[in-house]
Amino acid sequence: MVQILDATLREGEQTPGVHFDRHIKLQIAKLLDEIGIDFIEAGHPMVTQEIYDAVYLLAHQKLKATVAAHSRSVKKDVDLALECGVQFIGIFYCVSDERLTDVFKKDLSVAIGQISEVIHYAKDKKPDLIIRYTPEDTVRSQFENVLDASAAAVEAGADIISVADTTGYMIPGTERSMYDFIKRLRDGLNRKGLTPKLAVHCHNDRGLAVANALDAYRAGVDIIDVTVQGLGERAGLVDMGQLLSVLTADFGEKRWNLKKLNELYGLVSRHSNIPVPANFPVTGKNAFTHCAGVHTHAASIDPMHYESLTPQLVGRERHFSLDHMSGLASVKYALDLAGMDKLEEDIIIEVLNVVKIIGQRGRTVELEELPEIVEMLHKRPQ
Ligand code: HCA
Ligand code: CU
Repeated sequence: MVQILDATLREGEQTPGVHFDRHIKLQIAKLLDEIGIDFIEAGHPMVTQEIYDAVYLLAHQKLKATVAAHSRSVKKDVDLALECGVQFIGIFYCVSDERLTDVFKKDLSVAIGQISEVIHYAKDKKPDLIIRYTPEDTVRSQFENVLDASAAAVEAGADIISVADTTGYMIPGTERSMYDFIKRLRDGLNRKGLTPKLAVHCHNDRGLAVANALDAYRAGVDIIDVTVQGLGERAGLVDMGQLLSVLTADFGEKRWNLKKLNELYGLVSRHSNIPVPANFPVTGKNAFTHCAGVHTHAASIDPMHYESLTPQLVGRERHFSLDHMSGLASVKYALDLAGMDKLEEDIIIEVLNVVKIIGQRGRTVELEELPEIVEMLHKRPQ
């Protein structure tokens, strides 16, 4: 059974211009909890006093989810996270040769020493703390560096190793496959007698975040990171709505209350000021709307002809849009829904003409408009 970590309040706030007020973070966290998210990454307390206060607030809520704080591999960050009262701390430190040489100016062995020391320190201070270590940019780092740092982290007390595709570099089915990476890391750690949980954190720079997360899932990863709307640095992260829908519909994971997604997406998009694109899978306005005449005709007979995910999965309804693409079947179906199923065929054809004219102006006709369209056609001067 895979577990889900939501990082909307941490990584999501790294979206340029996005900030959630503290009470909005609480509202978001409650909805995440109702959906059945296992871990809520609430923020990095070192960044601002406001984030510290928000992490404190969430850590002191009675949520089913475990609240996590983000932390660099330094004792000061760990102290602040523990002061906030979290049960989970995510410590990141990149161990690629390039980052060690160009940025940190440290040898691998020194870096690993620091990672181990900080993890030991955290575990000593709070023995039941869940500790995740992320070798940031995991998948582009030298594999031996990742393996050595991860092994040392687990020996020091880390419970979870997270594989971060920090730059959205992986491509399923190629030599850059997340499936292979997860297997290889698990094998490497097992050979050293270590069996931490593995997590995955996929960025969406190539639009492949959900695909890579599924690749990790098929390789047996234990935890997958997501955000609402896929918010995050640059092109963001795995979109929660898409991943949870696929896991539910296609992989038999049935634990989440997906009917709450709409409310959550509405809340997050209002407060992030980032609209959900109309054509976004699952949560977008058009995700369950059929348009062209041929489609609406077949879908009104049986929706499976043009749907592989049902709107009921996420508590939504199927729609048929009326615009210049509509045909007679769409209009008849819409008139039925609007309670006007006894109209003459020639009036229905005229309604279709009106719908097409309005559609050519770039607007859809709503069901509520149909009674007055029919009235207008009936009351024309002879
Ligand atoms: C960051 C980078 C990070 C870290 C992930 C993690 C990434 O913003 O600090 O700590 O598990 O993508 O590598 O989000
Ligand atoms: Cu990230």
